[in-house]
Amino acid sequence: TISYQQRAYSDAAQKALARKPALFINGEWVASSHGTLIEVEDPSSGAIISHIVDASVADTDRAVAAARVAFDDGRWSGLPPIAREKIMLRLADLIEAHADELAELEAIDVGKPKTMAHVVDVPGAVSHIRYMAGFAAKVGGETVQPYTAPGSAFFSYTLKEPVGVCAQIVPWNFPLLMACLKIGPALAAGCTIILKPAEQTSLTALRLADLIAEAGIPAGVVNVITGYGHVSGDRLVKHPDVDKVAFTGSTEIGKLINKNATDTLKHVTLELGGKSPVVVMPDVDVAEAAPGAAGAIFFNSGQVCVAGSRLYAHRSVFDSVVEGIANTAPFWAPRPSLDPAAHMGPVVSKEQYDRVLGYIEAGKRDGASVAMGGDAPSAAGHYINPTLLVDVNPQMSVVREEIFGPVVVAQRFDDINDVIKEANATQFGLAASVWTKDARTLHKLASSIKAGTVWANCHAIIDVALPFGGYKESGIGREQGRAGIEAYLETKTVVMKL
Ligand code: TXE
Repeated sequence: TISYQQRAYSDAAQKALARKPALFINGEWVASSHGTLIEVEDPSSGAIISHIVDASVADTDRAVAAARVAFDDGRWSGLPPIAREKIMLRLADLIEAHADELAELEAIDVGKPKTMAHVVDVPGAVSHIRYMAGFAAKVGGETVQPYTAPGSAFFSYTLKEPVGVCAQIVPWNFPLLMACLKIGPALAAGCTIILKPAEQTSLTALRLADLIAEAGIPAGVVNVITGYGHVSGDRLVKHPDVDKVAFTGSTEIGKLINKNATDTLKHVTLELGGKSPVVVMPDVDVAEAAPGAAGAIFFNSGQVCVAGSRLYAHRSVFDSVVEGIANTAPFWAPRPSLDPAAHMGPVVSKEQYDRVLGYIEAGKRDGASVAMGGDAPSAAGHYINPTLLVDVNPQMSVVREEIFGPVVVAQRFDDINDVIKEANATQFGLAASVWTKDARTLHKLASSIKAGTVWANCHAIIDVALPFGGYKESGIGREQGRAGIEAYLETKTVVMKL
């Protein structure tokens, strides 16, 4: 039997929860213009554990003004690149030094197991800062020979310059990791930043602000404002002094942001939703593929943009793959985030809980059968049992829409061309995984599936060095790797008559 009782918080976490709600603007902790607060909930217990500021439009304008001045006076972009690199490396070291506290805060804010935050979220956050720090001193332009002019007539070259003031709006599934994924390349490029974490999960971003100051990043270079998307987020997107918006979140809000940024023609990068297929070919080792497919969906309670939420298994292995996934139920059984035995926690909020259970009910109403889970334990937190639905068809909402919870739908196929068609029959194009031992099959699937990332015999291997982003309605632009830093740089062409 599982105890759904959340464990006691450490002293460090209690201290973070007891801090006075404030915004980090121009290197200082400041009060909001209106004093309205947002409750912070621990999804493992449903208890309200702290409060954060609901930033107003006036607060948001203040943060943008600070970032604008800090960019325009060159206090960051004007430093020698190696100095920026050194400060960023110090920040990475500080995050690492606070790993335990940050992992715990992430666990009690998001509901993810602390053990997982320790091996995924915190080291990932460190990597994003450390890897991008190296670009600060390595980005540069090129000399260019004009196409139509003789080489002796003109001398031309390009310069790489920071885009400017960046609004970075992040979601609640990987708060610290996403914050560092966003600020890393922007800082390396020499930009200034207003970071807005999700209203559900702002605790680690606030602690990150302390570390940013401690690392020696000058005041005003990174500003952190907490608040609702439709208030402070919306203001950031429309503010004339913001040059770029980088957003990770739902496709619905991504489309709205893209529209709202049009009037001021901001640079926009969007990392949005997905409904990523997991394709299991007949030649696999089911003992490897079934737990792999289970991990692809149940990791982080399915609250992962690349979650493998549509499973396509060849008819010859379908039953054994379904059985193999169902057998992982005890491993993925949800537990409180501070329980060391937890592999999966609750979902992030009551809203998400209702939404995910609503999809499961809709699936059942539409005729799906439950091969695993399909319900929720009775507990005060937002726990949902890992769920596998079979007897589904492509018209059902559970097959078409992003559920963003621990729910996978499984379908059979006979022919590789059919499964390619099915895999691509979606508005999304974020990721996919293919499971096969045959190299030709693998290459055929990898080249035919329309997605920003295709994994073979693994899923959700995401690394700061690997470009990441979506096809179709899963996004615009790429983050991470060299593409990630390029998204924060302008290219200036200089032409001289000789
Ligand atoms: O996301 P939102 P929500 C998907 C997932 C989930 C659904 C809803 O399917 O069930 O979205 O989650 C800010 N202008 N993903 O509602 O609203 C908001 O404050 C500017 C997939 O939480 O997209 C938060 O900081 N900003 C996804 C951020 O946008 C606005 C991860 C994300 O919130 C805004 C999260 C506005 N008008 C959810 N409205 C992924 N791709 O990983 C909201 N925000």
